[in-house]
Amino acid sequence: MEWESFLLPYTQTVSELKVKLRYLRDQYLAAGKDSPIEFVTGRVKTQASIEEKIVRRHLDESRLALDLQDIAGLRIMTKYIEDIYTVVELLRSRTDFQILEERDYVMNAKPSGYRSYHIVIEYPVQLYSGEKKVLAEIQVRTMAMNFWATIEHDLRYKHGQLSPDMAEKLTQISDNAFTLEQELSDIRSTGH
Ligand code: 0O2
Ligand code: 0O2
Repeated sequence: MEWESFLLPYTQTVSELKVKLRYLRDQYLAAGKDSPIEFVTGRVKTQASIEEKIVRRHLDESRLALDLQDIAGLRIMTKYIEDIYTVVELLRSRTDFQILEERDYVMNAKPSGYRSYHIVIEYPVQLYSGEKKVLAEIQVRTMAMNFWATIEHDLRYKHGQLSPDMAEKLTQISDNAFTLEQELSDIRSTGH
């Protein structure tokens, strides 16, 4: 497997989408409006992480571009829960990529407590050899959901596997954070 040339279109995709999505925020701010987008990050999955997933999921290396949807990954962070859905609408209305799949883990949290809205897109990237359509995953989440996912990811990595006790505690913390976020949204919409 020629990893460098395989990953390059994904690196280009992440770079291009980071620029495009960050400008949405700038447009809101220039118009004097509150932006539903707080910040945008992006990453290309590392070779090591892809290889680990190939083994764990018994993937066929020749089908990676089809079976691994998150080699190119973008993350859009919002302040409020409802901003997630504004961002999802913004993404649906774009004409520079096609949405293939949507998974709402915001209203339907994963058993771990993980919350985020996942969108899988097909992005046409321009190469000297012509256009290539690559898959990318956009995760839309509030800053609080991002905070929880980052900590949970760290703990899981550090402990190998979480003890049932720790896992339960983390799910509880996620639920508490969600309640807190709903309260903040209420204050925003009703003023009290
Ligand atoms: P500014 O001036 O800091 O606002 P790059 O692609 O080089 O622009 P890179 O290396 O991808 O950026 O950096 P990263 O870590 O993805 O940063 C994403 C942007 O989000 C940065 O802004 C951060 O300042 C901003 N950001 C704000 N809060 C957070 C946070 O809690 N976590 C992270 N990771 N980033 C945050 P800019 O646009 O680079 O410029
Ligand atoms: P990383 O570090 O982001 O590269 P699968 O990929 O098999 O786990 P599926 O259904 O194919 O699951 O994709 P899904 O669940 O839509 O998205 C998987 C990605 O969502 C993960 O990527 C994480 O980024 C994030 N995620 C999903 N569940 C959790 C969770 O319980 N905790 C945290 N912290 N993140 C989660 P990767 O490749 O696992 O990791």
